[in-house]
Amino acid sequence: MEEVLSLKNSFLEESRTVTSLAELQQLKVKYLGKKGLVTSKLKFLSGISPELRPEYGKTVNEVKGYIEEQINRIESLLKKEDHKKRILSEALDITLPGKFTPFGREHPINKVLSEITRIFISMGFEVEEGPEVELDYYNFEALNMPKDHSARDMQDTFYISDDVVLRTHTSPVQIRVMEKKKPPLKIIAPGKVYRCDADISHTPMFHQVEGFMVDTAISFSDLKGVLESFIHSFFTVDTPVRFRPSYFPFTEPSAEIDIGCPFCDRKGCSVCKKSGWLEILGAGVINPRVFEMVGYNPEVYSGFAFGMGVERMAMLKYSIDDIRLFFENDMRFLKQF
Ligand code: 2NL
Repeated sequence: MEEVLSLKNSFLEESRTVTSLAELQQLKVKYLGKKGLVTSKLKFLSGISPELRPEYGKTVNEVKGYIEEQINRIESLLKKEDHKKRILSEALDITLPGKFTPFGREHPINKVLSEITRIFISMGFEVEEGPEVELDYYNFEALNMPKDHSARDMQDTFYISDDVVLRTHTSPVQIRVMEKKKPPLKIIAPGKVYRCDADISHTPMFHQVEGFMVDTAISFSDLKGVLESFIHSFFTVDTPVRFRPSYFPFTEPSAEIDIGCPFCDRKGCSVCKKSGWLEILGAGVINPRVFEMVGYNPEVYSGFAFGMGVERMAMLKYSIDDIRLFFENDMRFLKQF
C-alpha cells in the first residue's frame, strides 16, 4: 500500500521536470503503460488477502486516476504553451514599413514627343516610322542634296559605308512613304537621328519630328496655319510666332519659325542672344525636284514640310539650358517631369 501511495509522490516529482508533450508521453507509459509502475501493482492483487484486496484495489485505482488527471492537466498546459509559442513565432510586425518599390516615369523627351504627336494627330496627321540606318539615297539624294552638297560633310554624318549612313533627319521616312502612297497625305515622322556633333546644345543622337502634307492645292498659307496652330497648342495660345525667310535644299520657298523668347518675354536675354526670338522650326513648300524623285507630278501636286528638334522643344518648354541633361540619367533631373 505504501509503495502504491509513494508512486503518487514520485510521479509528482518527475512530472515537474516535463517540458514537452513527448516527455509527458514517456512518463505516461512509465506509470500507466501495460508494463507501467501503476499497472504492475494491479498484478499483485491476486496475492493479497481477501480482506485487504478491496482496499488495495481501490488505492491503486485512486492513484491511477490521480496520475491520469495530472497527465491531462499537464498535457493541456503544454498544448496551450505550444500554441502560444507558435503564434509568437508566426506573428507579423505590421508596424514595419513595407518594401519600397520605386516607380519609374516617362522620360521628358518621350513626354514631349507624345505631346507633339498628339497635337498633329488631332489635326489629322498619321504617324510613320522608318530605319535609323539609312541609304545615302533616301537621306540625301532624294532630298535634292547631291554628292557634293555641304550637308553631306564627313564631319556631320556618321557613315556606315559609302552608301549607308545613320540618318541625319527623319525626312527619308517621308520619301519612303511618298514612294509607296499617293496623295492626299498628312504624315509626321518622329524618331532618333544622328549627327557627329557634341557640345552644350548638340548630342550625337537626338530626336526629331518631321512632317509633311501633300495634296492638289497646298500652299504656304496652309503651312502657316498648321504650324501656328501647333505652336499655340504646344506652348500657349498667346505665344508670339514669326516666320523668317531661309534656305533648305528640299523646300522652296523655305522659312525658319521663331517664337517670342519664353526666357525673357522678348525683352532680350542671353538665351535669345538679345534678339527676343528663338528659332524652333524649319519648314517650306516642298521642292518640285523632291516630287520628281518620288514620281509625283509637280504640276499636279504641291505640299509643305517641316522639321523640329524634340530636345530643343523640350528645352524651351521647360527652360532647360543644357541638352546633355536629357542623357545623363540624373534622377534629380528626371524626377521633375
Ligand atoms: C529643321 C528643318 C525641315 C523639311 C525639314 C522635308 C521633308 C521632305 C521634303 C521636304 Cl520629304 N522637306 N523636311 C523641310 C523643311 C525643313 O527641317 O530645322 N529641322 C530640325
